Amino acid sequence: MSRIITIGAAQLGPIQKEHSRKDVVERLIHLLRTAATASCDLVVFPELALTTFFPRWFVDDITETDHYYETEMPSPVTQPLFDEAKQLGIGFCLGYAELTTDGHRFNTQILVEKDGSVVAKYRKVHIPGHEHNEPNRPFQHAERYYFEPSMEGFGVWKAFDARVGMMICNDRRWPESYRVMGLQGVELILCGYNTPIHYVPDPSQDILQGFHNALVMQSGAYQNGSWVVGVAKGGNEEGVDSLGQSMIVAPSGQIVAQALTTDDELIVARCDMDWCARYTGTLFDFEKYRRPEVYGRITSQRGVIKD
Ligand code: CDT
Repeated sequence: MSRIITIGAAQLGPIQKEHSRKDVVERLIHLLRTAATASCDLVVFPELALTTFFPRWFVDDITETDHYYETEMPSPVTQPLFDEAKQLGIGFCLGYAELTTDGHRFNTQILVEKDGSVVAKYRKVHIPGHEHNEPNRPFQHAERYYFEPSMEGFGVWKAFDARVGMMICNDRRWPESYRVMGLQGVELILCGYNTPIHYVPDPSQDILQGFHNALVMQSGAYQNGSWVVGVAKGGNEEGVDSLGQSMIVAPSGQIVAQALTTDDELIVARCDMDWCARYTGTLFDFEKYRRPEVYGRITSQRGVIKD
């Protein structure tokens, strides 16, 4: 048996401050059309795919950045993306900054089916960086100022004849993200990211960014018997270099496609959802082998406690 989803990981190059939403949506539509020629069923775009990565700047009045957030989805400016995808019969996953009607700000990703219906919305759980201005940094990573963490956690939805979950950027570094979805039978995890190469708190990690990116997604895929699609917004954005290396990882943990540039680039793989059972039905048969009775600390404790 096989359940093939042809998936396109639509990496984006930088989006500069002066680039309009309209320009960006045109780039997304171009990638969608390229995906159509490769017979894709689903195209995955990065985290905050409609704007520059604005948490790199701090402002005293957060409302000055309201224009970076979406208050509706689709909106008049993003509607052409939805229309094109529906016409091409391709589903998509899109990351954006969300401002709710009651004033909450989330780092959000939605999943849209081939018929244009929004099947799921995920809001980022692990918010990295800092909440206050740190003027001595070469650039800010003030996500904790601009976004509140989701209390909804990691869902898994039936879509594309598969069990699909989502996570966003820093979530991919935490094994709990994958496992919570693994325990819901996830077969396909979609993850957009913006990862600056320079990690200000410990620059010795800069050279390892690509290694760590692959390490976490390959292990998350393997340990949960799931496909993982990680999609970057890479390149030099407003003077800050970000990692590309978008990839599609099989349930074996093997990388089956990887981006070569840090620009707009589509990579494609035919992903068989039935491969997941080779792992979840054998070595990672959770029902048979997991020991939740000795894992209590995982949910009862946040930081390290040393006796
Ligand atoms: N967007 C995002 O979550 N980026 C973080 C950067 C490191 S924390 C400053 C990441 O985990 O890739």
